[in-house]
Amino acid sequence: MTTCRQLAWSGALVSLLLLWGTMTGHAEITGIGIVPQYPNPVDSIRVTVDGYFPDACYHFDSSYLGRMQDTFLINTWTTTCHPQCGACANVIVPYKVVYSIAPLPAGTYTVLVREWLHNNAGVWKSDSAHMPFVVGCVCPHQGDCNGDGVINAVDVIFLIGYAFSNGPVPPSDPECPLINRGDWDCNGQIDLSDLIKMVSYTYRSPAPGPCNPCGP
Ligand SMILES: [Ca+2]
Ligand SMILES: [Ca+2]
Repeated sequence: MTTCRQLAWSGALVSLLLLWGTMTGHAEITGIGIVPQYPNPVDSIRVTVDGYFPDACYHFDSSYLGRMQDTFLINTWTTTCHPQCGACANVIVPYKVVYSIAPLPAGTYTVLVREWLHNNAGVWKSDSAHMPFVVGCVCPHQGDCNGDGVINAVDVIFLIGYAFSNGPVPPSDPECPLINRGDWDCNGQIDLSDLIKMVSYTYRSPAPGPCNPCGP
Protein backbone atom coordinates (compact mmCIF):
# COMPACT_ATOMS: atom_id res chain seq x y z
CA MET A 1 0.00 0.00 0.00
CA THR A 2 1.39 3.40 -0.97
CA THR A 3 1.59 5.87 1.89
CA CYS A 4 1.27 9.66 1.72
CA ARG A 5 4.97 9.97 2.51
CA GLN A 6 5.91 7.67 -0.38
CA LEU A 7 3.71 9.70 -2.73
CA ALA A 8 5.36 12.92 -1.60
CA TRP A 9 8.84 11.51 -2.21
CA SER A 10 7.79 10.18 -5.62
CA GLY A 11 6.45 13.60 -6.56
CA ALA A 12 9.68 15.29 -5.48
CA LEU A 13 11.72 12.82 -7.49
CA VAL A 14 9.63 13.41 -10.62
CA SER A 15 9.99 17.18 -10.19
CA LEU A 16 13.75 16.81 -9.84
CA LEU A 17 13.96 14.70 -12.98
CA LEU A 18 11.81 17.19 -14.91
CA LEU A 19 14.06 20.02 -13.72
CA TRP A 20 17.15 18.08 -14.81
CA GLY A 21 15.48 17.44 -18.15
CA THR A 22 15.32 21.18 -18.79
CA MET A 23 19.04 21.57 -18.02
CA THR A 24 20.72 19.05 -20.26
CA GLY A 25 23.90 20.20 -21.85
CA HIS A 26 27.47 19.44 -21.00
CA ALA A 27 30.95 20.84 -21.53
CA GLU A 28 34.28 19.70 -20.16
CA ILE A 29 37.54 21.11 -18.83
CA THR A 30 40.45 19.30 -20.47
CA GLY A 31 43.42 20.88 -18.71
CA ILE A 32 44.88 23.53 -16.42
CA GLY A 33 48.35 24.85 -17.16
CA ILE A 34 50.78 26.73 -14.88
CA VAL A 35 53.71 28.63 -16.46
CA PRO A 36 56.42 28.57 -15.30
CA GLN A 37 55.87 25.09 -13.96
CA TYR A 38 58.02 25.77 -10.87
CA PRO A 39 57.68 29.51 -10.21
CA ASN A 40 59.76 31.54 -7.80
CA PRO A 41 58.51 34.57 -5.83
CA VAL A 42 59.82 36.89 -8.55
CA ASP A 43 57.83 35.22 -11.35
CA SER A 44 54.48 36.29 -12.75
CA ILE A 45 52.41 33.15 -13.23
CA ARG A 46 50.30 32.42 -16.28
CA VAL A 47 47.29 30.16 -15.75
CA THR A 48 45.56 28.61 -18.75
CA VAL A 49 42.33 26.65 -18.77
CA ASP A 50 41.40 24.54 -21.79
CA GLY A 51 38.00 23.03 -22.39
CA TYR A 52 35.53 22.19 -25.10
CA PHE A 53 31.86 22.22 -26.02
CA PRO A 54 30.45 19.06 -27.65
CA ASP A 55 28.56 20.88 -30.42
CA ALA A 56 27.95 24.34 -31.87
CA CYS A 57 25.04 25.25 -29.60
CA TYR A 58 27.14 26.85 -26.88
CA HIS A 59 28.30 30.42 -26.49
CA PHE A 60 31.17 31.21 -24.13
CA ASP A 61 30.17 34.33 -22.20
CA SER A 62 32.81 35.25 -19.65
CA SER A 63 35.12 34.11 -16.91
CA TYR A 64 36.18 35.51 -13.57
CA LEU A 65 39.26 34.99 -11.41
CA GLY A 66 38.88 35.31 -7.66
CA ARG A 67 40.97 34.29 -4.70
CA MET A 68 40.14 32.60 -1.40
CA GLN A 69 43.28 32.37 0.74
CA ASP A 70 45.66 30.10 -1.20
CA THR A 71 43.08 29.03 -3.79
CA PHE A 72 42.62 30.87 -7.08
CA LEU A 73 39.07 30.27 -8.24
CA ILE A 74 38.19 30.62 -11.93
CA ASN A 75 34.51 30.51 -12.88
CA THR A 76 33.54 30.26 -16.55
CA TRP A 77 30.07 31.11 -17.82
CA THR A 78 28.56 29.70 -21.00
CA THR A 79 25.11 29.98 -22.56
CA THR A 80 23.50 27.02 -24.28
CA CYS A 81 20.12 26.56 -25.92
CA HIS A 82 19.99 22.89 -24.98
CA PRO A 83 17.64 21.08 -24.80
CA GLN A 84 15.45 23.29 -27.02
CA CYS A 85 18.02 23.83 -29.78
CA GLY A 86 16.96 21.07 -32.11
CA ALA A 87 19.73 20.15 -34.52
CA CYS A 88 23.20 21.49 -33.62
CA ALA A 89 26.30 21.28 -35.79
CA ASN A 90 28.14 18.23 -34.53
CA VAL A 91 31.56 19.79 -34.00
CA ILE A 92 33.87 19.95 -31.02
CA VAL A 93 34.38 23.62 -30.11
CA PRO A 94 37.48 24.26 -27.97
CA TYR A 95 37.88 27.26 -25.70
CA LYS A 96 40.76 28.69 -23.70
CA VAL A 97 40.96 31.06 -20.74
CA VAL A 98 44.23 32.77 -19.77
CA TYR A 99 45.01 34.71 -16.61
CA SER A 100 48.16 36.27 -15.23
CA ILE A 101 48.79 36.13 -11.50
CA ALA A 102 51.20 38.57 -9.87
CA PRO A 103 54.28 37.11 -8.14
CA LEU A 104 53.40 35.19 -4.97
CA PRO A 105 55.28 34.45 -1.75
CA ALA A 106 56.71 30.97 -1.44
CA GLY A 107 54.07 28.39 -0.61
CA THR A 108 51.57 25.89 -1.97
CA TYR A 109 48.58 27.15 -3.94
CA THR A 110 45.68 25.68 -5.92
CA VAL A 111 43.84 26.73 -9.06
CA LEU A 112 40.20 25.60 -8.92
CA VAL A 113 38.10 25.89 -12.08
CA ARG A 114 34.32 25.64 -12.19
CA GLU A 115 32.50 25.57 -15.49
CA TRP A 116 28.93 26.87 -15.40
CA LEU A 117 26.28 26.48 -18.11
CA HIS A 118 22.98 28.25 -18.25
CA ASN A 119 19.87 28.34 -20.42
CA ASN A 120 16.51 30.05 -20.01
CA ALA A 121 15.60 27.52 -17.30
CA GLY A 122 18.51 27.89 -14.95
CA VAL A 123 22.20 27.49 -14.15
CA TRP A 124 24.13 24.31 -13.48
CA LYS A 125 27.73 23.26 -13.00
CA SER A 126 28.98 21.27 -15.95
CA ASP A 127 32.49 20.41 -14.80
CA SER A 128 35.22 21.31 -12.32
CA ALA A 129 38.95 20.67 -12.03
CA HIS A 130 41.83 21.75 -9.85
CA MET A 131 45.61 22.03 -10.10
CA PRO A 132 47.98 22.53 -7.13
CA PHE A 133 51.26 24.35 -7.66
CA VAL A 134 54.24 25.35 -5.51
CA VAL A 135 56.04 28.68 -5.47
CA GLY A 136 59.62 28.02 -4.43
CA CYS A 137 62.26 30.34 -3.05
CA VAL A 138 64.92 32.62 -4.37
CA CYS A 139 67.88 32.73 -2.00
CA PRO A 140 70.22 35.25 -3.57
CA HIS A 141 72.71 35.13 -0.72
CA GLN A 142 73.07 31.38 -0.38
CA GLY A 143 76.79 30.64 -0.12
CA ASP A 144 77.69 34.24 0.70
CA CYS A 145 78.71 33.39 4.26
CA ASN A 146 80.28 36.76 5.12
CA GLY A 147 77.55 38.81 3.46
CA ASP A 148 79.71 40.94 1.17
CA GLY A 149 77.59 40.20 -1.91
CA VAL A 150 79.91 37.76 -3.69
CA ILE A 151 80.77 34.09 -3.28
CA ASN A 152 84.50 33.46 -3.24
CA ALA A 153 87.39 32.03 -1.24
CA VAL A 154 86.65 34.37 1.67
CA ASP A 155 83.35 32.55 2.19
CA VAL A 156 85.20 29.23 2.12
CA ILE A 157 87.52 30.50 4.84
CA PHE A 158 84.49 31.74 6.80
CA LEU A 159 82.93 28.28 6.58
CA ILE A 160 86.17 26.55 7.59
CA GLY A 161 86.35 28.89 10.57
CA TYR A 162 82.85 27.90 11.60
CA ALA A 163 83.45 24.18 11.10
CA PHE A 164 86.90 23.86 12.70
CA SER A 165 87.72 26.95 14.73
CA ASN A 166 84.59 27.91 16.63
CA GLY A 167 84.00 30.76 14.20
CA PRO A 168 80.65 32.54 13.83
CA VAL A 169 77.67 30.73 12.35
CA PRO A 170 76.93 31.79 8.77
CA PRO A 171 73.73 33.88 8.85
CA SER A 172 70.36 33.12 7.33
CA ASP A 173 68.45 35.55 5.12
CA PRO A 174 65.02 37.07 5.73
CA GLU A 175 63.97 35.80 2.27
CA CYS A 176 64.97 32.24 3.17
CA PRO A 177 64.57 31.84 6.90
CA LEU A 178 64.73 28.06 6.87
CA ILE A 179 68.14 27.74 5.25
CA ASN A 180 71.56 28.84 6.36
CA ARG A 181 73.87 30.54 3.86
CA GLY A 182 76.50 27.93 4.57
CA ASP A 183 74.20 25.00 3.76
CA TRP A 184 75.27 24.91 0.13
CA ASP A 185 73.31 21.80 -0.88
CA CYS A 186 70.18 22.66 1.13
CA ASN A 187 70.05 19.41 3.06
CA GLY A 188 69.37 21.18 6.34
CA GLN A 189 72.85 20.96 7.88
CA ILE A 190 76.28 22.47 7.40
CA ASP A 191 78.93 19.80 6.97
CA LEU A 192 82.04 18.81 5.06
CA SER A 193 80.00 18.20 1.91
CA ASP A 194 79.01 21.88 1.80
CA LEU A 195 82.61 22.92 2.24
CA ILE A 196 83.78 20.66 -0.62
CA LYS A 197 81.03 21.94 -2.95
CA MET A 198 81.78 25.53 -2.07
CA VAL A 199 85.47 25.02 -2.81
CA SER A 200 84.51 23.35 -6.10
CA TYR A 201 82.31 26.31 -6.96
CA THR A 202 85.27 28.64 -6.80
CA TYR A 203 86.71 26.51 -9.63
CA ARG A 204 83.54 26.99 -11.73
CA SER A 205 81.52 24.03 -10.47
CA PRO A 206 77.71 24.29 -10.24
CA ALA A 207 76.03 27.02 -8.23
CA PRO A 208 74.26 26.26 -4.93
CA GLY A 209 71.21 24.04 -4.73
CA PRO A 210 68.99 23.05 -6.34
CA CYS A 211 66.59 23.16 -3.45
CA ASN A 212 63.46 24.78 -2.12
CA PRO A 213 64.78 26.26 1.12
CA CYS A 214 61.45 27.75 2.14
CA GLY A 215 59.56 24.51 1.72
CA PRO A 216 59.35 21.39 3.82
CA1 LIG B 1 81.00 36.51 0.37
CA1 LIG C 1 74.43 20.94 3.62
